[in-house]
Amino acid sequence: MTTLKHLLIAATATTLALSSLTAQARDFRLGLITPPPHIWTQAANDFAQELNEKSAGQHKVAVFPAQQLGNEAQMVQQLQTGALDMAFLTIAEISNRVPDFGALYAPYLVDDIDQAAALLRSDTATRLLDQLPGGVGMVGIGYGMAGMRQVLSREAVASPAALQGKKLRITPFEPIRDFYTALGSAPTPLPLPGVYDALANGQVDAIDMDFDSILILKFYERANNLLISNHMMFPMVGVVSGRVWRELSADDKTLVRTLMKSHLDSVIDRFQQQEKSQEQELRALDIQITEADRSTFADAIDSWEATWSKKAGSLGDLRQAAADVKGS
Ligand code: 3HB
Repeated sequence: MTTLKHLLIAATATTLALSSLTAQARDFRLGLITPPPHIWTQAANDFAQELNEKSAGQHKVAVFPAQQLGNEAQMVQQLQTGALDMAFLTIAEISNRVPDFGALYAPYLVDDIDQAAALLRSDTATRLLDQLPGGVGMVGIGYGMAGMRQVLSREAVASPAALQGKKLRITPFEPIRDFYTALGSAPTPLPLPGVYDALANGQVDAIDMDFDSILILKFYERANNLLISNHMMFPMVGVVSGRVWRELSADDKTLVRTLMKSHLDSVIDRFQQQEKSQEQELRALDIQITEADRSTFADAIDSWEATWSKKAGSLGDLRQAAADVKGS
């Protein structure tokens, strides 16, 4: 073969390699509702950076925090059409559409953050993700989470009974609405970005929230009574649009799945690590603390169970998995 032929073959091979690289290169968009300082947003940025590095610069992920692309209901629609590629979502909107996910919000399903982490890492919880492609047209890569739920209020609350008749901010989803309705309060659905102003202008008397957001979003500046109840865990799920997923090569699927999963896992780790110290940090502030446990919510829990044991067939299995976690 002549040198010229060699050169031609080499050049063609290079062009082919380059064009296959460019054909696969993607500019992904990832949406989430949390503001920049939140651990979920940090994890999304870290995932974006690592995907770019590990794909040798081919893939880019633009992260849109703080509801820039719309609330979760709007993002779910965009994921369904493929207008949005990826998202880190609370289970809230998903549980509105696939009720089995509502079981993850059973009051006192777990007692603390370590049990929440272990339950979300269980096979039972992982199997729930298999419902996402059929149920909402998304691929569920894995769970993250935020801290356990507490109640922060403008006026002192001696026990959960004192929340009766109070306007109480909730994340917009049905299981939590049913819980506070059963308790006799007036649940007011408000996405996270609107909470500070709603507390400041008196639109709500109290909020359902985790230690982390109370601290980083400074909600304690507007309400300084904290009911430490640990009444629910708060899972998050990392998803890819089913339409977008189908277009990815097998290698890209593996890369996206592996990297996103590892960053979701580290979100769980970080919330586990900081929960106790954040509680101490809040206790050290000038706020009044009351504690409540399962027994103080007993009637509301019974009523919740009556509704959700019918709605979410997964509840029994999840309770069993939670019992396994508690026993281990
Ligand atoms: C919420 O209270 O709605 C919320 C809290 C988080 C993260 C996302 C949503 O820590």
